[in-house]
Amino acid sequence: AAGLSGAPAPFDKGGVKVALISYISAGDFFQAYQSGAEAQAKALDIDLRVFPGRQDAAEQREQILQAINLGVAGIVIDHGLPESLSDVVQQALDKGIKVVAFDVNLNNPRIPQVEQSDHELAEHALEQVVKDNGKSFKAGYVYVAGFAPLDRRNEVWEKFKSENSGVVEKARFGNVSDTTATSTADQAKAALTANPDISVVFAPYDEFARGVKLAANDLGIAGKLKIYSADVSTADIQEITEEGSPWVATVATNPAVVGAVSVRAAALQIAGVEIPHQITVKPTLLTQESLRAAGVKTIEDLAQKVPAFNTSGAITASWIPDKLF
Ligand code: SR1
Repeated sequence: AAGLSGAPAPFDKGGVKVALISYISAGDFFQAYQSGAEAQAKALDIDLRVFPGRQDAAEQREQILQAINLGVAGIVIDHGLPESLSDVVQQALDKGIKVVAFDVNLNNPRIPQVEQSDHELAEHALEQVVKDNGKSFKAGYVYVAGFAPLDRRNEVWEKFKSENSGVVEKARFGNVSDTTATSTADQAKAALTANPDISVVFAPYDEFARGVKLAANDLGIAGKLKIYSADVSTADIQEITEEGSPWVATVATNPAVVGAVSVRAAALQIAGVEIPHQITVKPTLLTQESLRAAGVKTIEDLAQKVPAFNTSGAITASWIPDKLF
């Protein structure tokens, strides 16, 4: 390890061990988040140990204990079930390890929380729903309780319904697993067949939206359905902009930037710098129309057209390289 010149200890010597412990690794969002974390770690000469997430709470607990035994200086926890993590996370804190949480509410004042401003994200998506469909329609809603970002987006959906009596939720479904899109597609097929009057689906996770789109195509109803989501990837952009796609808008950050911000939050704490408790990366509304009009085909195109998409001023310092992508 060479270290970073001008950086505070221990980054001046390099090779600082940090663990990234995810609950979910499958899917575009989580892969891009990890690659952003890896890019930021490399730029800081951090020895990043990545533990694969397999939607297994017991395994995630075990991985935290393994990271403690490895002697890491910091741990980034990416999603997870709070009830199964709080005691092992406390063990890490007691050993002086700095912990950062992305999208998992560990409810501990010593653990900074990274999030994508999920309330705002859902509000932007629902504003677009109203622009396109008015305030009276039958809806499908994709939701799985227990995931902090989905729970926050759900608060906005519930408020939206309570303020718009013409919006009727006819079906609610969803699945989070290593096959989220295809399992959600099976559920969506049943829901859309049973409720042929559904014209809008709010699916605030890109794997959910992909599943609903699959179902709509299989049922031959893509022309009469509109899907609104969260998240974006190159594959999502292709699915949104293709001819006849029912996926008409998404609200998203660049997940690689969120991964980089999470590692910076760990690094600053390790360097002894105080950081805010709440760290937010703001999302952007991307409509099918605007993506097509701008000729955006990839995440890289998007970053060129929307500079804010490629970097975040959240959590940085003069000694931290943050032009990564
Ligand atoms: C199962 S939770 C999925 C969400 O986590 C991240 O916040 C992404 O935005 C994704 O929508």
